[in-house]
Amino acid sequence: MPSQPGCPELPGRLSPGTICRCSVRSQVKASEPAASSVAVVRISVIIPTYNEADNIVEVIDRLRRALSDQSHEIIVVDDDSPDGTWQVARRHSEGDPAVRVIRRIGERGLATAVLDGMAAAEGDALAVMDGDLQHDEAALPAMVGAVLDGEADVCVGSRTGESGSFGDRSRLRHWLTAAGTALVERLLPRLRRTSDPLSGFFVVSRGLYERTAPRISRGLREYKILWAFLASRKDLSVTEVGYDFRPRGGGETKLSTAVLLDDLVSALVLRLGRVVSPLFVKYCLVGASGVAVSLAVYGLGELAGLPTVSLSITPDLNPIYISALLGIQASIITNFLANNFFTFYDRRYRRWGLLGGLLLFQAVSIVGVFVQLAVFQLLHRNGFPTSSTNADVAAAVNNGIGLAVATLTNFFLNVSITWNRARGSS
Ligand SMILES: Nc1nc2c(ncn2[C@@H]2O[C@H](COP(=O)(O)OP(=O)(O)O)[C@@H](O)[C@H]2O)c(=O)[nH]1
Ligand SMILES: [Mg+2]
Repeated sequence: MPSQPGCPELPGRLSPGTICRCSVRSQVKASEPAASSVAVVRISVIIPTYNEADNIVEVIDRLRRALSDQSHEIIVVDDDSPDGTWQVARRHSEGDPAVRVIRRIGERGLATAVLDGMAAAEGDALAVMDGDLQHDEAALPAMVGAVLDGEADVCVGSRTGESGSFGDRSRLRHWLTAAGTALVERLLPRLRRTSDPLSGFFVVSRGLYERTAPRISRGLREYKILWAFLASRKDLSVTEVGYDFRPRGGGETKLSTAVLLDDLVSALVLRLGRVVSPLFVKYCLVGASGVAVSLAVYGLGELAGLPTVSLSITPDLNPIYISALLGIQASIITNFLANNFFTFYDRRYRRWGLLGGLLLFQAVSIVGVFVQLAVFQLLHRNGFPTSSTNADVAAAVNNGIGLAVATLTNFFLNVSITWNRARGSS
């Protein structure tokens, strides 16, 4: 992005189309007139928003009051909300250089919005807070203080720790949060560093941000960005401040099944030490679901007594079970749909385009079947692993290797052909 007149080049990556209102370096002490201020920004509060027009003004005003005796800036990162949140925020903050509004066009995602806000921030302490009034700004000075004093690298606003509460949330939601916390802590034990890893309210030090940011994957649209920091290092100091979680102001939550799935995948990816791309983890999860579909359809077909056929292509394939073929075909269709709406959501096919996508996916899947068979035959004919290995064990090992090679081949072909990024349909 070319830098705008009077706008310092933003550090880090911003998407094309990002529009940044940054004609004035927002280095002001809130209580002083902007023109005379040369104070260095100590605190940056990043507020990711999507359809928060009903709440954003109140959130900004409360923050300005809560931090009025400290130098701070507020960065609203809005994904071009249909309700015009970015316009409401800009209009309200006209002439207030401590507030910046980043409007991202053509991009969605809570995690990447927070990352873009952090990249544009100038403070020594980087705070993240929802734009829906659920987080208590009164807890922020203590949270920020812990980081600025060097007491901690991360300070989490906790609803479950000492003096925190879930407010009057229903018992069911409370229970679901507890179950979700237990699950993600199993997947990623480093999250136990706080009592409330599902919190979206936290502060990190600039030092930790700069060390961690280059390794944070942008491959997932939605997940708890806090986890990337909590999982980043062995020797991290984490502290927390309790607060009472409030009900949402106006508008609706964006929490959805897709967000929860991205959370789970991100916990897995962070656990695997980023050796694997988030896309590949998602792809493998879909593949595993396809195996279940395939086995279920095969079982039903066998129960229904479907026949076998013999083809004269190669005797190795005979006899062919019709129920197995149906199982494979069913899993190709369910895998296509799951990959389209989960793995490759941001490049997904829509409406009639789905048919073209399915055809490409089908072709790639057939290539995969041949790759798997070819690798299996190659290993088997050469007596791999050893000629004395039990035949069943050898077959299982060779099938496993064949499946692994075919999965990698298919993944590569699907990324570069079926869901080629250039298609970028969202
Ligand atoms: N920029 C941006 N903000 C988002 C997106 N999704 C959610 N948010 C914001 O992130 C914050 C937390 O989302 P919310 O829907 O309240 O999730 P909940 O607190 O888990 O119910 C809110 O301020 C949302 O407006 C997104 O795709 N892009
Ligand atoms: Mg919220």
